[in-house]
Amino acid sequence: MTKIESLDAVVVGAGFSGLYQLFCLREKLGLNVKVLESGAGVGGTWFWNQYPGARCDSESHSYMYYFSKELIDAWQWSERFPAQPDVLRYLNFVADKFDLRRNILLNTRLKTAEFIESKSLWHLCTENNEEFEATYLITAVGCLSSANIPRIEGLDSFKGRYYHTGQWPKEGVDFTDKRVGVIGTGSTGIQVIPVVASQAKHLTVFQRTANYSIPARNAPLTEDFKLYVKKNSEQIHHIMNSNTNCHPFRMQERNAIDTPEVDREQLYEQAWNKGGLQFRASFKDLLSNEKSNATAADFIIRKIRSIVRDPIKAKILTNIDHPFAGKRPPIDTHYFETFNQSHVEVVDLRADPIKHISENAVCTQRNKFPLDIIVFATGYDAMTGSLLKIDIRGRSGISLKDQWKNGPINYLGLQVPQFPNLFTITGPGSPSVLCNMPPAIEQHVNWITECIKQLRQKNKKTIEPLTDASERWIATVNEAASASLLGRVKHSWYFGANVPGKPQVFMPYAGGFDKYALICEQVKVNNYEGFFIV
Ligand code: NA7
Repeated sequence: MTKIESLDAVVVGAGFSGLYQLFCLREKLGLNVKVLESGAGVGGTWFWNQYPGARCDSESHSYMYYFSKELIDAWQWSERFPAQPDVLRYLNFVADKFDLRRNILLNTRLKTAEFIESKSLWHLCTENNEEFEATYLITAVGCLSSANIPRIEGLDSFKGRYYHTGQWPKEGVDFTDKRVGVIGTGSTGIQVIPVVASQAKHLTVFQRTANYSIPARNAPLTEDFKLYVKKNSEQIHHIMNSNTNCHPFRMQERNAIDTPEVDREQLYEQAWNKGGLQFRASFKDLLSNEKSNATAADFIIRKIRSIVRDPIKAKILTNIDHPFAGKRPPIDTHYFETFNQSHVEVVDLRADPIKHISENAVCTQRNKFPLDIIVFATGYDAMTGSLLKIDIRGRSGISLKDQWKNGPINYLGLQVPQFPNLFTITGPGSPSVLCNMPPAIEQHVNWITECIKQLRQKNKKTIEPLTDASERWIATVNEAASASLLGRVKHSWYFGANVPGKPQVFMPYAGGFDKYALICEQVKVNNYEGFFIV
């Protein structure tokens, strides 16, 4: 008979969320915890996404934990936007500094989780057939970790190599003298394309939806800036926690629509030259007013036209069908400039869709593109994909898959009705992907830790949300989406539109992180209003 290990809590995933949750449960509450991690190392998304050009879109001084001043002082970023190896190094540094590895099981994928009502415990089984029983099950599986490789007819017959950016081989890929195709022009495609172009013999970019992108203007950090961060960490932390998206800069108070055209143009120009996601914060009405948004869209489209010399390529790249930042806005390093290289072509899949893949080519309806390597930069089954890969069963054996068949019903993005003591860090229904993730993660982990602390102090066995509170919360999530232009771009992964068969509902909470954090705090102060505790 297999031995079942008894634990207070199991955390699934050892990325940003899982590492901090482990630290809190072990060091603050003294719980017996294990983290189950499917990868061979810690780091979560930064462990898997080792594709060339992978880089964080958040500014480095905001892409870190703020819970420990000692940690802030001990770590030093080198660039404005950290490259993937640096973020991975940081997370390994954190794991070592707080001696976290002794509670982490690597190469361990959770297969099933079943709530045993008679014991009020979660029974867990891994793919290696290890079994655990735990009072609390906390998922830290990441919002963008379940790779989406489109089911294109004939892919299996392809004799070359193909890779998804989110499952990149650790030994790397040599593009020298190769004909490479990149499918996808989201944030990842926009990062990988310039790097592949610099190595490959020929690069074909398959674009389904043309995209805006702002130059990142990445650069080494100056000594002055490094000092500024160390000295002002409290203030930076406060700014991140008190704005809509946890970035270390504030949204400007002005509206684009009320700003005279000449001034507006100048402000966009400054923001373009400064680079990064700050461009979006130039005016506060860009995501609420279509006309305002159109001024930003028009500015960026003119910039793209001024960069891309070939008028046919420029036309394809600027044929954008959604408002600026209506889909996740990428930032780049020489993305549009890459199309000025003669060995780089762009295929407009809207005009000429992919029909199938043959032994040696991607075949569109009208053309055939011979390739040695295909890179799928086709994104993720976002927010729910990684959770639903685990067979999670709550009260009366109900599966999470069934519970969420029409969309991810939950309360505050933190808990699901009928699934007691299951907590979902940055789950659907929370601001998560609309934020700079680490501060959003810290807020969730702090809330969960405090909740568990109170349950234990009061000798309570379980917490789960009431169905009506969860339904009201989903209505709030939908209202927030409708109040923003984000809710009108139906073909985004925020709606699950990139995965065939997925329920089409807007998943993240778009009402702003600051507002969301206040709601969570209020729920706690009101004795966990909307939750059922026994
Ligand atoms: P995204 O943002 O989902 O982008 C995926 C891209 O792949 C996007 O251009 C898609 O076009 C394209 N795509 C997806 N499926 C297909 C098929 N079947 N055929 C052609 N093109 C396809 O993922 P990323 O990895 O770029 O970014 C994810 C997040 O990671 C990002 O927001 C950051 O937070 C980090 P579409 O737009 O759907 O028409």
